Amino acid sequence: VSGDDWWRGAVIYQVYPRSFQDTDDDGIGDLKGVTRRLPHIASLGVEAIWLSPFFTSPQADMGYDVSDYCDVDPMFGTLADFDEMLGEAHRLGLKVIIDQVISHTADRHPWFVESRSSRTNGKGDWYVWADPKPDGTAPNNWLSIFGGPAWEWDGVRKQYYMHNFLGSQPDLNFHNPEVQDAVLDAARFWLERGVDGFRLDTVNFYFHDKHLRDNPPLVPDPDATSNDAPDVNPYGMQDHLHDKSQPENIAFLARFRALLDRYEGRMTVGEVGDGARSLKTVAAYTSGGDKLNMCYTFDLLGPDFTATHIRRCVENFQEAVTDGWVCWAFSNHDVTRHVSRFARNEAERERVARLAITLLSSLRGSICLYQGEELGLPEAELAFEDLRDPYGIRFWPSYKGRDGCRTPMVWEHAAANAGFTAGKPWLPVPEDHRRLSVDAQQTGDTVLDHYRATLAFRRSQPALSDGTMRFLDTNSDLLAFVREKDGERLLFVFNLTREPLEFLAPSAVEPLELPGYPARPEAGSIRVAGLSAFSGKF
Ligand code: TEU
Repeated sequence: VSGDDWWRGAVIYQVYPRSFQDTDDDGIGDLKGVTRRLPHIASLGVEAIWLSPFFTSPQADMGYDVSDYCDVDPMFGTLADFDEMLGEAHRLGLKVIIDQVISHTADRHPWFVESRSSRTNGKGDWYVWADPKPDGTAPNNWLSIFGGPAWEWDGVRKQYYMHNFLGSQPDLNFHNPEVQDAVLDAARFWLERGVDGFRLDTVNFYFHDKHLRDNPPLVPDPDATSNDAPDVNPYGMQDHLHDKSQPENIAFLARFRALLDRYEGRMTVGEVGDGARSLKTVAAYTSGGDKLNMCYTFDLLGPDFTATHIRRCVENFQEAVTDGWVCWAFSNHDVTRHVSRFARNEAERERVARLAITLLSSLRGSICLYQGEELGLPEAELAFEDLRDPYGIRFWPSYKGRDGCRTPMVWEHAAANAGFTAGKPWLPVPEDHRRLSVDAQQTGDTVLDHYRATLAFRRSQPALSDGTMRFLDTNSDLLAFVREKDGERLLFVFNLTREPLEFLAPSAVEPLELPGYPARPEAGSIRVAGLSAFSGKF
């Protein structure tokens, strides 16, 4: 896989700039910090980095509320710092993907300031404004993902505006072609600067039902594999049928792709969370080669780390999406770190961290790693006073929010704040993360070393990045599959349970040097220990 198709099967490393590396002692990471730490990322052997938002923002949702799409927030640096980071990344052979958060803006974005100033201004229709019902209540029953109604009253316009997330994240009205042009202009700005691609935040939230029809109640689908946000909305659960994933989005995504195709080797990965419909939405967005290159779903972001779940996710995906492409991930800045989700106790954490990356890198698709997972970091335990995530603050303690996966990277175990900052970090550096610092894992048989070896193995086997994937029935809790390309067949058997299980090899298996899990050339019944893997060629 090369050239324009570099993203197919690529390994992408997500950087959360606030928590990566601070260089100006304000306790918040910055772009100069990213540049400084690029060699670490390159040393992992990944193809690309995805940078979470660093744009001008009031930071109500940690930068996912943008007030200027074409500038860097002073907290993160300057456009010159961005250019320097991009140049350095390219010099190291890393592609750079940036987040575009265009479904909504910050309420302080000049577009919204103008839009809310009157009903008749030039941007009056740029957001989703609606009159109240005759009794003064919200136009319909739509709920915000972050809790409460999706409508906020505006005393000047005497109308409600819609927000899928925070009240300070008003939704843009994509039915208005001027809005589409404006967000495409922002994307063009970054394409001209040389970015290699975009992660499109909440890509299925761009359009809403023009008739503002009520959402129906949620009927849970037992076969759904998606792990959407925990539904802690005290206003109830509903099926987001009319406030997202509208058919009009397809044409807009084609416009986005047409812009991208004017440049060489650029890509988009869309973030799709659509409950039981997620895979259908992904199919609609990635098929045909004229919309998104790939989509990121929430299927593997939940607590389920079993053979049945992993197989069902991959098979559901393969059934739904014939010519599209997926990007898998176990962790990101929105969910509990996977070591803490999957391990039953502290003693298991390291084995889980190792097995999870081996499994992730043998799946068909591209993969996203989240900063710190290469160290096996567990979720941080924070006190309520430490929280900064409005989502967590709102629902504590039934839901503790997303700060536990956003604590600073740990670089030097003996340094103040583990080398993240010389100031006061915006979230504390957990004491138990220190011993897992990058410097402490640089030599020896560590999780970090296992990540490097595993990613090198993935690169060395063409069948892994884009070969076919087919499951074998095992009559047990083993997860067994074959990856195949150009006549080369690789067998993988994962035991995600805690007990040894027997695998009956279909034919003689030749050794394959899967890092951390040496192959045994055997035929017949093969014993696979709990939380370990077996592989071979056959
Ligand atoms: O997340 C989209 C999303 O659906 C989230 O609500 C997610 O389900 C939630 O964080 C719980 O896990 C994106 C960003 O990744 C997130 O950080 C932003 O807060 C959100 O969009 C709004 O921009």
